[in-house]
Amino acid sequence: MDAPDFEKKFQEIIDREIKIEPKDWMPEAYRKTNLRQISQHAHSEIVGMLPEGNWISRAPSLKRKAILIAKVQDEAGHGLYLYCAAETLGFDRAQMIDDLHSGKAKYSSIFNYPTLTWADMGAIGWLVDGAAILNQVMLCRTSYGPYARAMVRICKEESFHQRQGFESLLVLSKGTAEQKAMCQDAINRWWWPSLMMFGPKDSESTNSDQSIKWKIKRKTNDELRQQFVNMIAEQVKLLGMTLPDPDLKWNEEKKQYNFGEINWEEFWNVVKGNGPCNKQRLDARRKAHENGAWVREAAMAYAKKAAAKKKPVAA
Ligand code: FAQ
Repeated sequence: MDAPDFEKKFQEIIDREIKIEPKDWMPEAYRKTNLRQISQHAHSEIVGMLPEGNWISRAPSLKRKAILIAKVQDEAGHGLYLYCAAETLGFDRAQMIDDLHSGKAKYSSIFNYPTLTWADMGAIGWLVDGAAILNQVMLCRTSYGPYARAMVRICKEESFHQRQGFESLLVLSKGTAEQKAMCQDAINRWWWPSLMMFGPKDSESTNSDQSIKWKIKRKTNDELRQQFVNMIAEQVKLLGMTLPDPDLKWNEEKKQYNFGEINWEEFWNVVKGNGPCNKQRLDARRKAHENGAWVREAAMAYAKKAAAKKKPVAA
């Protein structure tokens, strides 16, 4: 078979909903797209620990501290499963991490915003994890086997994250006037960046068409964003809070919420590295990597020693 025949056969396998596994033949562009998306996703989980990690030492009670530590630790685990999934595509993890640190690889725009008050922990859980879940539930059915399987476990943990965020905001929304104001302020600041997590609008999304054909993505950026708006516009009523969008309005004909225009200039600015915390986030990751060099060296030295011990001694 020549290349077009392979590609036709590959598409037939995808269309029959059979998962693609690491040793299967795949078009180079399929491998590259998965590698790009999975490694970016892994980087997002790892960088995503920073905004919340910032509040572990300032959590208002032991209960909230324990929950926050568990959540941040879960995000580290998600990053590690995802790096493993990306490695199955034949790319070295050290290189992926270098690409993050050099600014070559992207990570989600959302983690370049600051966490100013305790209510931001609730808003991140409810809105950021809420957006992440919608996207990730779809990815449980993605066509690349190792990515789909990693997503199943990740989604279970993310749904706990979202519920804890909502519950935390619910407590604040029933609290003092200051707590209510803090809750509303956090929602106001995180709402628009959360909508940006779904990526550019479909007409600007360079990868969507092919990714949907290959069933890497099952829904478009705009479809998922709309689903998110419909969900959150209802949930916010339970908090007795509002979303900062004067154009948010139920559309009876379409049975969905209309919402205002996203500030795309801000989105692209953040994606290009010029958001409020891009520099701070990458500096923190680079520093953590440098500080961990001795652990990697010790592990390598131990592995070498253990391997030498196992070698049969020549008679
Ligand atoms: N930020 O053609 P498309 C989480 C880039 S995990 C930065 O539409 P695609 C858990 C995109 O890469 C959150 N860059 O791209 C957590 C592309 O550039 P490239 C992360 C963005 O891939 C919670 C260009 O724009 N989730 O939150 C963004 O088809 C709390 C054109 O875009 C995932 O990564 C953005 N928001 O669709 C952790 C899910 N959007 O690479 C801690 C997996 C787009 O061609 C605390 N990823 N770009 O140079 C996906 O589903 C997809 O990659 C999309 C983008 C939907 C993000």
